[in-house]
Amino acid sequence: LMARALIIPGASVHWYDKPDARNPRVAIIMGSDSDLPIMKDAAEVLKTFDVPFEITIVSAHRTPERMYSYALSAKNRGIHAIIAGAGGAAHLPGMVASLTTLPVIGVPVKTAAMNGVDSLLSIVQMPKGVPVATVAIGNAYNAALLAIKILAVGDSSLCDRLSQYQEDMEQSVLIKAEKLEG
Ligand code: RP5
Repeated sequence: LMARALIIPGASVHWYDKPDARNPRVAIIMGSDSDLPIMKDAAEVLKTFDVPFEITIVSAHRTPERMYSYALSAKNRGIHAIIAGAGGAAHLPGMVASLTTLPVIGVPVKTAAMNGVDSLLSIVQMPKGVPVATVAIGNAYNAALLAIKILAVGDSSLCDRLSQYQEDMEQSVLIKAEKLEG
């Protein structure tokens, strides 16, 4: 079990409610427990690649002081990349990016009102000097892969696993193409 911390009262959690003895290398944060159905995809990918992570709620608007202390302490706690998901007026990824030198990957969460376009624009339209790597609406899966790619720059065994992943993906498409061609 990979997760080290989970503070989501009332959320339906299973494997990631157990602490991991190892130090987390990636942080997954989200503005609300309502983001968990999207953000758990990132947790699953990190788990598959055996990357220790922590996952919790940090809200830019409802818990601004927690966001501040979380972002300021993340690097010293050994985190290498932060995946931040939020919906609507999705200020969490950008605000966290403004407070840390760590790379921040933003996940726009789909909303009822605007299908997540509001989230996407809130996250992607950062001012010059404060980058957030933004993935597609709801694509927490890719956010985790990107975090793994960042870690893999300095981790050859993780790099090997990524190469294998990419080869497997290629093979699965080629097999489908062969079947289609008859
Ligand atoms: C944002 O507001 C959260 O990231 C969430 O996507 C959205 C709605 O939050 P809830 O009202 O469902 O808690 O802060």
